[in-house]
Amino acid sequence: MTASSLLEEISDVGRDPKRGGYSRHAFDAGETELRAWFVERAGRLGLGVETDRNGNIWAWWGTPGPDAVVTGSHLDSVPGGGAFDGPLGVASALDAVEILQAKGFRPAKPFAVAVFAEEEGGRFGVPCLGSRLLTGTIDADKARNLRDPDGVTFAEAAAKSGLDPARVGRDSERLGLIGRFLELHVEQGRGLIDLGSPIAVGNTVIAHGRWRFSFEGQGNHAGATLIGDRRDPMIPAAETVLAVRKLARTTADARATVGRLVPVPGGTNVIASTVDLWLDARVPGTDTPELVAEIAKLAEEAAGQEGCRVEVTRESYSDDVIFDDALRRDLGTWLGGPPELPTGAGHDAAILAGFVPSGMLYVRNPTGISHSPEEFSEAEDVDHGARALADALEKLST
Ligand code: HGY
Ligand code: MN
Ligand code: MN
Repeated sequence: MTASSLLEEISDVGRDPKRGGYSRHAFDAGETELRAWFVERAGRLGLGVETDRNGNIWAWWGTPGPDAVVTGSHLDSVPGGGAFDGPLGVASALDAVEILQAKGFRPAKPFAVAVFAEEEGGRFGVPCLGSRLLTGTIDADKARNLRDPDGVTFAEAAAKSGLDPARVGRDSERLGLIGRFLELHVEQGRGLIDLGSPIAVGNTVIAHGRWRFSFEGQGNHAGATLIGDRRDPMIPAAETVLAVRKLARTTADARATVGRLVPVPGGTNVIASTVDLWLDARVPGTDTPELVAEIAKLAEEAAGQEGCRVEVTRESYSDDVIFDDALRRDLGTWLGGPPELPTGAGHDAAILAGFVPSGMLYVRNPTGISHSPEEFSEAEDVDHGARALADALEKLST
């Protein structure tokens, strides 16, 4: 089946009627259904499927072994996300295997399609959780104790899905099998529209991190509490959101976002007792922590003026990544010299890049929008991308 038909096949899985788009998060109903879909589709291609101790799925074409060529991406989404971010790379990998099998190709090296768990961090808050666990770039205890918005820990959710939480963590043996990793992904900006090309080769991923700001004040009655008697955490939270924009504007090429803000208790006629907000900050190079420190300073001043306290906690951070030079150049040669693109979006390939030669292919998204229901890729470009992936994987596996 072509990648576009495979995407069509899952187009109703994990739809979010409230937000629009899709909400498919680690081990929830939608993502679990997609896992079953992937296992079934991989089985039809004769791939040997297994789930590793961290919840990542591996579909082996032939016997697992060292110097393996691995491709794949993720199936989970952001809340109310688009149809392509993640699943496009998985569907294209399945299509690429079918294309190669149909022409009688057999890989001369071990070969696998991988699906990484919780890439978006949409449930447990840490992006690329599955590939971070595989590579040991997150402490296993920290991971086990991550909590979702309902207070369920990753350990509990993993156990419920059949994993042994005591075994999550760096999997050196499995990591040692990977010779090359190549991820195809929908483009999440406008680069390919402006370049007039259906595909691009990835070159860099900018640094990015997530910080939680917890403001604490005094919950109280909205009508019976005079303004002068309030310690309302919503005020410093609001001032911090505005400070994020102001400071990001004055930092070269910075992106900083507050997309999630949770007042407790969240009543219309109630002055909040606490307000949590999450900052997603990304600056090329090493300036992200500095930008965050400036924002935190303003948050503390704003909290003080309202008689509130604020606690800032770093939840994740990844440095700039430059993909493997030789692989990037080979991809360019093999695919007829498509453009190269940097990205501000994080990916599992960027986590693996610290351990194995990794690369990315991007497929044109005519809307330039992502992490939103408007995310899109034309079927023609989707299938062009799958064929390009097949060509690259054939060269890598020869
Ligand atoms: O947030 C990101 O950059 C990616 O989509 N996880
Ligand atoms: Mn994403
Ligand atoms: Mn993604």
